[in-house]
Amino acid sequence: MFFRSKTLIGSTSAALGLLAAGGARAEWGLNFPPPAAGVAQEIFDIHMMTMGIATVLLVIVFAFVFYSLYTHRKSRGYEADQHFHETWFGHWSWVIIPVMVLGVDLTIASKADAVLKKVWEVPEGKDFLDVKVTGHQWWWEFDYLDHDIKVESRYIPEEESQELYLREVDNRLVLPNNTKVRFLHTSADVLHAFWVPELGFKKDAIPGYVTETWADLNREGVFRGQCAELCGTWHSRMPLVVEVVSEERFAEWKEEQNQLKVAALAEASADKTWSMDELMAKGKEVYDTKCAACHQVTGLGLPPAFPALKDSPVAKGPIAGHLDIVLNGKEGTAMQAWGSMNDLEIAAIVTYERNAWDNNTGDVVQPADVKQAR
Ligand code: HEC
Ligand SMILES: [Cu+2]
Repeated sequence: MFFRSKTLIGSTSAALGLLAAGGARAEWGLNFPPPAAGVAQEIFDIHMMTMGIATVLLVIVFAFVFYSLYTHRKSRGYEADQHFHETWFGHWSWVIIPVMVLGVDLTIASKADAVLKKVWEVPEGKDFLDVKVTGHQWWWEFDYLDHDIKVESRYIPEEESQELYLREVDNRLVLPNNTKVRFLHTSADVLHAFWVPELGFKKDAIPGYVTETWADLNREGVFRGQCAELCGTWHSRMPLVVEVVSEERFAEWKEEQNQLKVAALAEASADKTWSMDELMAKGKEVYDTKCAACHQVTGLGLPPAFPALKDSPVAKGPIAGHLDIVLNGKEGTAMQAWGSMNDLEIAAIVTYERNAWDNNTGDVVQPADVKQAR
C-alpha cells in the first residue's frame, strides 16, 4: 500500500512538472486558433458544439455519481435495492438512456456530415483564385495560375528567423481577403501535406496526382502551418506561411511580382559577359537557397544520400556533364531537373560549384553556354 501511494505521488508530481515546463515554453492558449475561412469556421463551430455537449454531460454524470456515493454511503447503513429492475424506470432506463445518447451522437454526426461534404466538394465556378501548390524536398512552390506568378517558399535559417525558426519563410503565400481560393495540390517528389490550421483542412500532396481543396477567406492576417507528412530529413524545414491581405494590397503585390519577374528576365537575357566575381556572388546566393538542403553550404553533401560537390568528379569534370545533370537532373534520384531556372542562375551556380570549396577549376560558365546546352 505504501509503495503504491508513493508511485501515485511520484507520477502526479512528474505530470505536474511536465505541465509546468510545457506551459513555460509554449504560448498559452486554450482553444484552436480562430479560423480565417468560412468552412474552417463551420468546423470550429462543430468542435465548440461538441465541447458544449460534452461539458453538460460531464456535469450531469458527475453530479449523479457524487450524489449516489454520498447518499448511499456505507456509514449510513444503506442497503442495495434488490428490486430496481422491477420498477417502471428500472425497466425502461435501458431503452431511454441509449436513445438519448444516440440522439446526441446523431446530432453531432449530421452536422459533421454536412460540413464534411462542403469541405470535400470543391464548388465549381469561375470566381475562384486558383493556386497550384507543389511540395518539393524541401520547399513549397505556389503557382497563381490566373496571374502567371510563381513563388518559391523556403524556411529561413535559425540565425535570421530567431524565435520564428521553422515558422517563417522567405516568400509567403499571399492571398486576397474576401476571396474564394481553390488549391490544387501535387508533389514533385515524395508525399507532402499542406496544413494551415486557420484554413481548416489538411491535404496530402501526391506525386502524379492533383487534388483539390478550397477556402473562402474572410480574415486578414498571417497564418502559420507546416508540411504534415514525413517527407525526408528536412521535413521539419517546410513551414507554410499564408498571408491574407486586403484586395488592394494583393493587387499591389501582384504588380511587384510582375516587376521582379521582368527584371530577372531582362537581367538573364541581357547579352552580357559576366565576370567570375559576379557569377560567384550570384551563384553562392542561389546555391545556398536551392541546393544546400542536400549538398550543404560546405559542399560536403550528406553521403551516401547526397554526394559532396567538393572534389566531385562531375563538378571538376567536363562542363557539359555538369550542365547536363543540373539542367536535366538524374532520374530515379532526389536530384531533380533545375531547367526551370534561367540561364544566368544556372551559369552562376555551375561557376560557383566549379570554383568554391577549393574546386578551383578556374572555369567561368556564361548564360550563353547554358542556352546552348539546353
Ligand atoms: C533534394 C536533394 C537535392 C537537391 C536540393 C539538389 N541535389 Fe544535386 N544531387 C542530389 C543527389 C541525390 C545526387 C546524386 C545523383 C546520383 O545518384 O548520381 C545529386 C548530384 C548532383 C551533382 C553531381 C555530383 C556527383 O558528383 O555525382 C551535381 C553537380 C548536383 N547534384 C548539383 C546540384 C545543384 C546545382 C543543385 C541546386 C540547383 C542541386 N544539386 C540540388 C540531390 C540534390
Ligand atoms: Cu514535406
